Amino acid sequence: METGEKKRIEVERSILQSVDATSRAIRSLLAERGIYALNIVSSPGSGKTTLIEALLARFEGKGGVAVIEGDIETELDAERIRKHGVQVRQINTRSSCHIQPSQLLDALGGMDLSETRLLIVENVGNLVCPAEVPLGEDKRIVLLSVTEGDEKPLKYPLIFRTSDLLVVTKTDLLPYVKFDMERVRRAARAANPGVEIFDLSAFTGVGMPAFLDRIESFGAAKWPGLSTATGSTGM
Ligand SMILES: Nc1nc2c(ncn2[C@@H]2O[C@H](COP(=O)(O)OP(=O)(O)OP(=O)(O)O)[C@@H](O)[C@H]2O)c(=O)[nH]1
Ligand SMILES: [Mg+2]
Repeated sequence: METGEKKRIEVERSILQSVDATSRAIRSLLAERGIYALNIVSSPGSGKTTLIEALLARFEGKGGVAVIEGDIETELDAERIRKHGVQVRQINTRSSCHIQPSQLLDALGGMDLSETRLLIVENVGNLVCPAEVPLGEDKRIVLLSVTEGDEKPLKYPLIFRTSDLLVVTKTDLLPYVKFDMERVRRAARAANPGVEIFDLSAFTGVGMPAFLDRIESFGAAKWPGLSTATGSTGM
């Protein structure tokens, strides 16, 4: 092997090791504080921020939720979230197509997490890069909107393989597009047999309660204060 090639591989390996180490540091920090973390990934515009807004509406008035927004540029998503009265930080990744663990660790360092029980991270809109970079999350949730095409789990298997939940969004648009839900379910389960699949519309609310209930049940042991007494009462 050429010396240059060897050096490049060594540099890449040490970068990967430092990414892993930082992800582990985030995971321990969250575990120490009893914070449950979600990493929400998808193509641009699949409905990540809209879904987070529905989650915030479910937990409104109960405190304990903090949000990290990742975008290449702008504070636009953080401004949307801020209106819900929760703690939010915007990470602008500039040249990076995903949130770097070091960027997340820095953002968490600038937040008051003493009351936080649920941390929601919206990753940069991209169906490739975020798949490769764990952020110390408890659950990764991938969104696929019905306008993107039902072949996406076949074309981009890694992000479906590494996600715990698949949420098919914008189902109100199903009458206007060609989208075979069964094909998506089959392909997603082929990539990841354990994946939990939800389909919903944030606009009509159809399917939303089942998803919100599931999220609430994940962290119930860690954040009983957030749990709604009534369970599936809508968004
Ligand atoms: N028809 C329909 N449109 C939706 C739904 N959810 C979100 N949208 C629309 O989809 C567009 C993108 O929604 P966002 O929530 O901003 O998507 P995002 O994934 O956060 O986008 P990026 O952060 O840019 O990657 C907006 O115009 C939303 O109003 C839905 O359930 N049905
Ligand atoms: Mg967004």
